[in-house]
Amino acid sequence: MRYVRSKIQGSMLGALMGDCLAAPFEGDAGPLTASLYKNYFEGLRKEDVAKKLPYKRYTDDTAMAMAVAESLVERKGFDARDMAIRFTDEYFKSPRRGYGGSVVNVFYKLRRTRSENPFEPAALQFNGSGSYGNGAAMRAFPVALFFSRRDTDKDKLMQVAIDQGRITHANSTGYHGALLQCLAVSQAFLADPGEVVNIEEFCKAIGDKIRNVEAESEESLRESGGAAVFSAKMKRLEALAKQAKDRSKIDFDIVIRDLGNNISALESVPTAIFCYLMAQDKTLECCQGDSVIERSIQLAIALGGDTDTIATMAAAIAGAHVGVEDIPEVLLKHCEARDRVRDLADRIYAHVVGGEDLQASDV
Ligand code: F2R
Ligand code: MG
Ligand code: MG
Repeated sequence: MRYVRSKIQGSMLGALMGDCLAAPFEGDAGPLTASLYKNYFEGLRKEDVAKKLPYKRYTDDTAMAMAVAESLVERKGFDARDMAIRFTDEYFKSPRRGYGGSVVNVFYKLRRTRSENPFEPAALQFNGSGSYGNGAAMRAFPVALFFSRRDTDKDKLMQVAIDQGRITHANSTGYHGALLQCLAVSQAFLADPGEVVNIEEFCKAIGDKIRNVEAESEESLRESGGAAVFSAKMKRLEALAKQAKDRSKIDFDIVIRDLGNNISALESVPTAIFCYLMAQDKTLECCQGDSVIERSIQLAIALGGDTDTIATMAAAIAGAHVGVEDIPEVLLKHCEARDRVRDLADRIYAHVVGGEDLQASDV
């Protein structure tokens, strides 16, 4: 497959950029006025980074995504206990990263029990119903990159997307959100970087897969009263994206109303997919610049609410499509931990190509 290294780096560094650059807007009521975030991006382009240390800090989204990536490459696959230990280590090393209100209880229990039963603390959250927050989805993209090459990877990708989610999010909405995010990254990975993906085809490909999973999941049917909640959102997403494309205009109020912009997985993962799909349309006046990754981040900011998380998920998908060449270096320079993330991307790439020479394989 071509562009593998570029796509892995684009997704990892795009996600980092989404988190760092959109975090200052997290919690702002959307929609935001376009001039506000356009001025912000213009300012970032002008600032002399060397004089502006510390950088734009990454938040829990990146902290946990790095733990997922490191665990996968170190263990050469999914190891729930190892990943749980890395989540807790990352948290206790640097707790002030804006973590979710309840997930911290899981980290304390995991630390106390040395993660002997890595899924147990999450299963006890919210009186046994588990968290439906988007924390499992925001960090999930390295799974899609790690299992991106071999045919035999497809089933593993789906299972690991869910299982890494269940370490902190036992509600089916939480871990199915992680699966949907991985399916979107995986689908974008298949696209030619020079081409615009077709909205209908993209939505159908991932919509069909999530529909099958929801229909077969007893837990999901019980928790949602029989409704296939993500499948329904995918249909609405597709309709809104087609409408926006036809009119060359996004109605942000309707997107917030119908797709959502908050910390629940159901009200943020489809929104991130929408931002990615819309960012490809360079005629939209609500964002600026030629970078699809940057535009997807601008759209996530424009919606307000959970901006860092929607931006990190949208940019992870966009990066898997268009690759690292799309990332404006002048913006990436602002982001904390970019060298660590770039190194992790290359370690995932080394796994994906199975030890082949990095340069020779990067065609
Ligand atoms: N926490 C934040 N942002 C808030 C403030 C950050 C501030 N800017 C700062 O700097 O401090 N952002 C991060 O949290 C989201 C991911 O959260 P996660 O990991 O899913 O956490 P949690 O605690 O599991 O769920 C979040 C909240 O959702 C509600 N909730 C979840 N399941 C529920 C259930 N079954 N019943 C009732 N409520 C449920 C609770 O209020 C949880 O606290 C990302 O945005 C990340 O950036
Ligand atoms: Mg965050
Ligand atoms: Mg957030």
